Amino acid sequence: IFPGDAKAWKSAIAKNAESLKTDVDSINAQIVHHVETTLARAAFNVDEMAMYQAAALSVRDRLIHNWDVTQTFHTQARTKRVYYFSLEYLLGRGYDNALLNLGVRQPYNEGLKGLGFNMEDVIDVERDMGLGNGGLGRLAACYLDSTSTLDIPCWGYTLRYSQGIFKQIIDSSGNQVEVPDPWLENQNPWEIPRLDNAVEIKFHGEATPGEGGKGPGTWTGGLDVLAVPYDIPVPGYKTQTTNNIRAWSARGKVSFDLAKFNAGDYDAAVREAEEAETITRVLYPNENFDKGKALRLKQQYFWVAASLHDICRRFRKLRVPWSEFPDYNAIQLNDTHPTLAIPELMRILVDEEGQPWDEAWEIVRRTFSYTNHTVLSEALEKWSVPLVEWLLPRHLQIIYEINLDMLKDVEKKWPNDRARLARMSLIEEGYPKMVRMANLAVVGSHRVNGVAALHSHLVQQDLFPDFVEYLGRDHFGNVTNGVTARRWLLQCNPSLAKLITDTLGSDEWVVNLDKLEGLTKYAKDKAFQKKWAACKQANRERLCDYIEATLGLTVNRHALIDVQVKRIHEYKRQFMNILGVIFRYLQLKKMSPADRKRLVPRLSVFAGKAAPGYYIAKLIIRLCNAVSKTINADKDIRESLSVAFLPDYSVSLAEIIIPASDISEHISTAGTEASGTSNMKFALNGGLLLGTLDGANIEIAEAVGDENVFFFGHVTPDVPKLRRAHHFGEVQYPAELLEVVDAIRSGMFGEAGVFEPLLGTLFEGKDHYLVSDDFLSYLQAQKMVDEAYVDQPSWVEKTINSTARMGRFASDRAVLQYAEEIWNIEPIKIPQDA
Ligand code: C3B
Repeated sequence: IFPGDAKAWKSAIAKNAESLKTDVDSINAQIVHHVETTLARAAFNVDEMAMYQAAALSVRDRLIHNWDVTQTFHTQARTKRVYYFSLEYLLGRGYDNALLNLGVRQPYNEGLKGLGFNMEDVIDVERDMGLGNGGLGRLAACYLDSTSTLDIPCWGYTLRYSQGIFKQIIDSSGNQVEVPDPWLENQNPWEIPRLDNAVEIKFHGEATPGEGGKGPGTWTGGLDVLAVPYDIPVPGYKTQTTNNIRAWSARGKVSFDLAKFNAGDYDAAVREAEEAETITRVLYPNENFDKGKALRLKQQYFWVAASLHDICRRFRKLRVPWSEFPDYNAIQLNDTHPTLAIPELMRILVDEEGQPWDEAWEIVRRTFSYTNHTVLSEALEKWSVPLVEWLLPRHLQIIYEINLDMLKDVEKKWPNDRARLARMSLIEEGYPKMVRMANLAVVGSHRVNGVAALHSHLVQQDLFPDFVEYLGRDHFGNVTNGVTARRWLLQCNPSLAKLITDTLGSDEWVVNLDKLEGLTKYAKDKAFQKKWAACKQANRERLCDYIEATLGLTVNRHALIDVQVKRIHEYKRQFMNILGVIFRYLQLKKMSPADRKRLVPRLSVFAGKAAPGYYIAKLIIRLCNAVSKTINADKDIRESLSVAFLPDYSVSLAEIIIPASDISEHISTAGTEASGTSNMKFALNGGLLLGTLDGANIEIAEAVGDENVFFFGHVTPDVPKLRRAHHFGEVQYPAELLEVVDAIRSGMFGEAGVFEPLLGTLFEGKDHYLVSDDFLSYLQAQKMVDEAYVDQPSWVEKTINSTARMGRFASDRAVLQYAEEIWNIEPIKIPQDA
């Protein structure tokens, strides 16, 4: 295996491994090595950023070592691998997480201290890897953490956007302003460029279908672009398994055209390269919304084509028949974004590998499975047929052929049912015709799942009822989302994590979250309650410090912290929350100072980004800021109520906010939020939920007990008739809501006219998300929160019980369920001597 002298290699490898020892002295030597050589700095010249970089590079050395061992072992053992195709990975920071997962946080802490640095400050200079918008991307990050921790061989595939999610700034009028995300400005230690593994990806050109539609076709001419892989190691918790996220970056095939340069056309000399690089220049900043832009389709194809190229290259080395492809590879489609992988694998199998069409189709269906993440119609992807034809002519032919087969089959089962054919077709009739990506994902997979029980039910009942009939119930299922306890408890809430470990006598809960159940025993224990509440208070102080530092706002440090942090979207109803805040303010203004004092003080915290083109969402942000300005400036009210809109919500900001929350709001219109995952993080960290009967809220309540969740609002089956009532103008607006609307219109929160378009969404049949229908019940739920909070022992008991019963919302549970029910893959531990 070794070139040259095996003994020389082995001794060098052993020596090198020694340099990764984990005692404090060795760690410091590794850090200083990077300070001196990689960064080329002297000790006097090391600031926090340099210390972070050097320390992170030393961690990276460990990760790469484990990565090598893992990948070599999996390859030699010829294990099956899961490929998680996700256009977004919202990883956040890597340093602290890697230290914890590698089990070296303690010695690093000490080491840094000796070198004159404070761990928290060093952690704080790291920039988030923001290659995602929200829930979908963060879920992918949690799942990769779980696959490594569970020793499941897995690779994520994604794009390496030069610009991740934009940085949000709030201007002096309270508006969101977007500025570019500079995540790559100071070199990213968590990625390994693989410049020698670049792949050529083709667009445009001419295609001819194969004989009879099903024979091998051709695709020639067109434009080639290079896909360059960057690998991001994903360490498991206290295991050597280190899975990989491979992120593709686009390059021109020729970076510089010398002929054009010589001819004096300097722009043209670099144009082609620049155009190619545009493909991965920026993450589309929309969540739950499909804009149908050509560049997005280019991104999608570029990504899945490069990834499949990689997977097939690896498969060919096994030298087994293509029919065994699904025995070695499972590909999970995270939403419809990677659906082009279905026709692309067909193209590889039929056109390049000469596999018969029907056998290829069988291979494809056994390989892919599809997770749906939304039932919102504006988020369901459709691509115009002319666009697909222009960019990917051969793929359109393949899609047509798949469609023809399916429709013939449906016609056989349900003769003369034209309406059914029209509904199920992969092509939607119209001008232009559109390719329905979800339908393609459903027929090209062996399993389709939603992400919470209610959502999976709606996926079957509302989105794909025809396909349930056609493909059978077993084609569809549910895997409720989960979150990793490594980041979302151990890392973000160290004091609570320590209390839990001390109380349970072991940290096994970190990898087996059901163990938290052991805490219920202590839920009523006064001494334990006191320690539990002290953790919350410490986290509260940390958030208040942050608010003071970023907003210059001093808040009551004993106020109940009420949080809503997530993407700003009408269906998530931040609007209702801020209307409720205004209502509270109006009430407080009417009270005597003594009465005010008796009420539980509140701090309302908002954070979240709006898509740059989403006008109403941006107005919601503006309203939150306008309201906070008025309320925070009101001296009479200050002790009882304050409002903070924290700019630039991110994973690392969530890590500060979530542990501090007493109440968090998950108040989407019933039937609109597929699952939600922050609800799980809040409950895990000893916060109670205020929510609608939507998404995973329902299952969380089942787990933690109805008495520990504040529910309100209409249920999913009510929604259609309520919407109809709005349509026909048969709605009674509650006086409380009208009072709040009047207050806004009076100019109490600045220029009233500005908010008219937002207020307009409540009236004249436009209240699609039923804010007016749920508002009273929302206020009542808020009142119940106030009342419950007064009885502190009972409140703390609720929060302990809710944390204790959150075990089933571990991403470990979810990933194991995928592994068993969908991927058909077993964990495989890396042997000590590997
Ligand atoms: C989100 C959904 O909106 C959430 O309810 C869900 O918890 C997560 O996905 C994870 O399943 N989602 C998203 O962030 N982006 C989309 N394009 C679609 C759904």
